[in-house]
Amino acid sequence: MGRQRILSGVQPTGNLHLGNYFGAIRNWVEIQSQYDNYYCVVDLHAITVPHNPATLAQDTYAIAALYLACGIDLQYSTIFVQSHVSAHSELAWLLNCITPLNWLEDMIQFKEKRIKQGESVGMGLLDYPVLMAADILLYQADKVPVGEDQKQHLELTRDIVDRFNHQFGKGKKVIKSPEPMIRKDGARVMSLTDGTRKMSKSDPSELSRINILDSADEITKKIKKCKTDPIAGLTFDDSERPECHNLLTIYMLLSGKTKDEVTAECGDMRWGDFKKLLTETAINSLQPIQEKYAEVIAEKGYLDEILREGRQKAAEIANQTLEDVKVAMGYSLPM
Ligand code: AQP
Repeated sequence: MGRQRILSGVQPTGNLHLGNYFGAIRNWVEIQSQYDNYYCVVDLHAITVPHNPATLAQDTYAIAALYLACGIDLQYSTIFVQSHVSAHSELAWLLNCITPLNWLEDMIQFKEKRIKQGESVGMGLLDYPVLMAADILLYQADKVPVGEDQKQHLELTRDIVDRFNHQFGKGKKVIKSPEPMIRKDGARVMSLTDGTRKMSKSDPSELSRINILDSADEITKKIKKCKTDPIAGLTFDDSERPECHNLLTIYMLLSGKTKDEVTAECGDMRWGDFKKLLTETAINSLQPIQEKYAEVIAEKGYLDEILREGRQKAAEIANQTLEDVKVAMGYSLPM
């Protein structure tokens, strides 16, 4: 039996931050040798909120380069851009037509983001989870490594699979039900300015997140200004101290230490000393990724070649699934 397949992606809506790294990409890197992996830059998702056409292509490149810089290895993984494989949009349309509207209206991400956008909220935002289902199902992915915030969208994907196979499969599973892969540690990295909100690229405050490409000065400034509390001693898992839990978790993830080791090391520290330690650790652990990124992004031809090959490999699988879906739905294929 061949390796199980993995599909995941990140939106080119800004710089990757520690939430994206610990919630998704670091896990991709750790497991990649055991699977057949497809990692895309989901640029069609990036336009579900207002976007800047002048930076979309450049941001897409930057995310692809960061995948490589973080350790995605082409020996095990294929990297491609979502919009380069037109089957994503086409399958999304077909799935749209079998997905009940009320399933989408129930999605937490839609409910939260529509408030921010008011009257100008677009259809694309409502449809985001169907496009995400299409991304995953085109590759007949077995597993999808994501952060906690995507759990509900994956459940919806599984519901769409059941509905599709039931309506059109004639007893066969035309599309495969994927399983979420959500690691406990790092599944939900919180904002530096509010420990009850997730760290996010779309947060208007730069101070809310540490980006993988932040300079030492930026990291120092952000940690200096991050929200803490007036209580003495540092502890994990105190629901009254979300910032304390989040900052200790970030330190644990960056340093590679265990929870017990971090508790023993930092439990009695004052905020000032802990912030110094966290700053140093963040700068040192991001430096190798930043150096590799500078190398990759300087060689545009190399990245172009990787994305071209990725597109070919991805399209081959995606087009086959699309054909199977269309046949199951009763379409005739072009001769
Ligand atoms: N804070 C987070 N903690 C853990 N995992 C996270 N992910 C995102 N934020 C966190 C995971 O990263 C992958 C890519 O998600 P994304 O491109 O949607 O990232 P984002 O930062 O959430 O981007 P945006 O544009 O700012 O979107 P919203 O506004 O939705 O937050 C996914 O696997 C995600 O789970």
